[in-house]
Amino acid sequence: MRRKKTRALGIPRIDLSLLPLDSSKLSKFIVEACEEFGFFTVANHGIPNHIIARMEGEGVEFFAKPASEKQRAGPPTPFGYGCKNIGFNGDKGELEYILMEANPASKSALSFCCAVNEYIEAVRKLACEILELAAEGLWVPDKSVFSKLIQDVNSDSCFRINHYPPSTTTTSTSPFSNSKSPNSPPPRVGFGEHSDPQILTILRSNDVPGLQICCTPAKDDDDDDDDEDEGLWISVPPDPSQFCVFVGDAFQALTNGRFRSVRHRVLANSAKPRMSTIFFGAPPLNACISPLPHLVSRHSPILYRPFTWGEFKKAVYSTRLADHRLDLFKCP
Ligand code: GA4
Repeated sequence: MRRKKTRALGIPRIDLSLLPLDSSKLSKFIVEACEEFGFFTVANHGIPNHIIARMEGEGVEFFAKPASEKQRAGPPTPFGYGCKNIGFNGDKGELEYILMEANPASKSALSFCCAVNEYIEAVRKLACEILELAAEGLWVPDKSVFSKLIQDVNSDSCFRINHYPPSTTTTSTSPFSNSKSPNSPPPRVGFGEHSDPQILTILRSNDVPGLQICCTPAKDDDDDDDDEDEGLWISVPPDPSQFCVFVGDAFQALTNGRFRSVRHRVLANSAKPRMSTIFFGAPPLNACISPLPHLVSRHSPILYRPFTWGEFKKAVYSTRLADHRLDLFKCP
C-alpha cells in the first residue's frame, strides 16, 4: 500500500530570545524546519526597530516617486530599479523593485545608502547566526562552514526591495488555496513560483499578506513514486515584527539534499500595497558548492556534483523563474 507521510501545517517559528541558553534546542529545531519546510519565521531577532523603520521609510519614499524618476535608477540588470519584468527570460510580475549588491565591501549608489547599508549589516549578522545554529544542529565540526561564505568580502549576496501596488479588485485567497472557487477571478501573481538560488534568504514585509510557500508531502523511504508531488500552497501571515527565512538551492546542495529549498510565490490581491525587504546570502563567485563530506554516506549518496557559485549563477540566469535549476547539477 502506498502511504505518504503527512505533515502538520503549522509554519515553524524560532524564538531567538532563547539564545544563548537553549542553543542546542534551537539548532535542532532549525534543522527540522529546514528539512521539512525549507522555511521558518524568526521572532525576537534582536535587530533594533529604528534600523528597520529607517529602511522601510526610505523604501516607501522611493516607490512613491514619479515613474520617470524611478526609471532613472534602472534597469535592474544587474542592479537597479525594475518594473514588472523579472530576470532575462520574459518572466513578469505585478510589482516594482530595486535590486542591489550586498557584499560587505559594496556601497549602494542609491540616495538612501546609509539606511540600506545599516539594515544589510544587521540582517547579514542574523543570517550568520542562523547558519551557525544550522551547522551545530547538523553536527558539522566547523560551525562557520556556511556563515563564512556569506561573510566573505567577495560574497555575491544581494538585497532587494519589492513593492506590490494595491489591487483594485481584491479576491480573498484561502490560506489553503489549492482549491479554486469557480466564481473567483484568477489570483494576480506578484512574484511567480520559484526557489531562491542562494544559500539563505531573510525577508521582512509590512503587514500586507501575499507570501505563500509550497509544501510537498515527505516521501516514505519505501515510496518508489518518482512523480513530482503536487504541493500545497500555504499563506504566510504577514508579521512586521518577525523575519521569514528561506532555504535556497545552494544550501540544499551543500547539505546534500537534507535541507530543501522552498518554492514560494507572492499573490498581489491586497487592497493595500505590500512592501518586502529581502537579503539573499550568497557565496563568492569562485566558491565551490559541494555537499559536505559529513553529510554523504552509503545511505545518503552524493546527490550533486561540485560546482562554483559563478557556474550556478550562470545557469540561474539562463533559466525561467519557475525552473528547477538544481536538477542540472544532479549526479547521474
Ligand atoms: C529569485 C531570487 C532573487 O530575487 C533574484 C531573482 C533573479 C532576478 O530577479 O533577477 C531571478 C530569480 C531570482 C531566479 C531565476 C532568474 C534570476 C529572475 C530569474 C528569472 C535576484 C535571484 O538571485 O534569483
